[in-house]
Amino acid sequence: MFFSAEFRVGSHIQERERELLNNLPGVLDTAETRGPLFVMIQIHYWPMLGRAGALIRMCAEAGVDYTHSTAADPQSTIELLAPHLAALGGKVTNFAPPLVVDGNICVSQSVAATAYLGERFGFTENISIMAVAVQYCLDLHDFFSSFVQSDGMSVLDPAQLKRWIEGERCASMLEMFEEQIVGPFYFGDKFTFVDFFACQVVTLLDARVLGPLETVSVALLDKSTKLREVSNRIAALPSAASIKAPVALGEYCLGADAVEEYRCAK
Ligand SMILES: N[C@@H](CCC(=O)N[C@@H](CS)C(=O)NCC(=O)O)C(=O)O
Repeated sequence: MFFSAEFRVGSHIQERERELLNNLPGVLDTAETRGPLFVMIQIHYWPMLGRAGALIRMCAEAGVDYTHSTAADPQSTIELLAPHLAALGGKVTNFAPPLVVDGNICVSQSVAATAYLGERFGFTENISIMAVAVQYCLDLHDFFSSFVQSDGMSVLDPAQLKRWIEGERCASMLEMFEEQIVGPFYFGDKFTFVDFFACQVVTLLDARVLGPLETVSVALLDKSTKLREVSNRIAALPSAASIKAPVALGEYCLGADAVEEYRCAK
């Protein structure tokens, strides 16, 4: 169910920017697009927040013009993204979406891209060691990845999912997140890019897995008070009101049959 030509936020789109937007592949080769006078971030991703949630929320909070380029149907979206991503056939140095394009700089891998925009926009207050902030994002990324198949898209089959959710490793990761978070945000009273990444992971899991599993009494994040608070606070930022993309498309969320299989799985 693809539905939109392009999500765009920012009220100061100039003529030149419009021209570049109409010619996306050309933007990659245009060094003049980078610089403080021309802050226009492109986010290449499917028509949802998904793994691009932190990137989109940070652009909104920073108040910069950005485009979330996607097309009206799956095939056209693939054609739009393909020149920029090796997984879709492009002869480039970035593999899979999400991809951030900032002038002539291209960063993929959601953690790297989140750290890039976090530094670019200054969402780094109270972070004293950058490697630790990146580690926290990678821990969250590993946690999320444990719920999905190796293509990064489909949720595990119900029996595997149940083993993971009820296993010790999942519980100990959740306990560790509570240790990592100073409160109310990861590094104290100011939010950083790590908090945006945490919000991405929690909202995505809620939409795709945990929401549907509530009907069979799975309440995985019940004891994750600090993680939940981080996510809720970031999702409730006034800047988030401008975001139009859904967290996840319905086809990527557990359906009723999968929930029933989960309930019956040993
Ligand atoms: N580790 C990567 C995973 C990227 C990923 O799996 N992207 C998915 C979308 S959520 C995709 O489109 N994959 C297509 C593919 O790998 O062929 C990241 O965090 O960015």
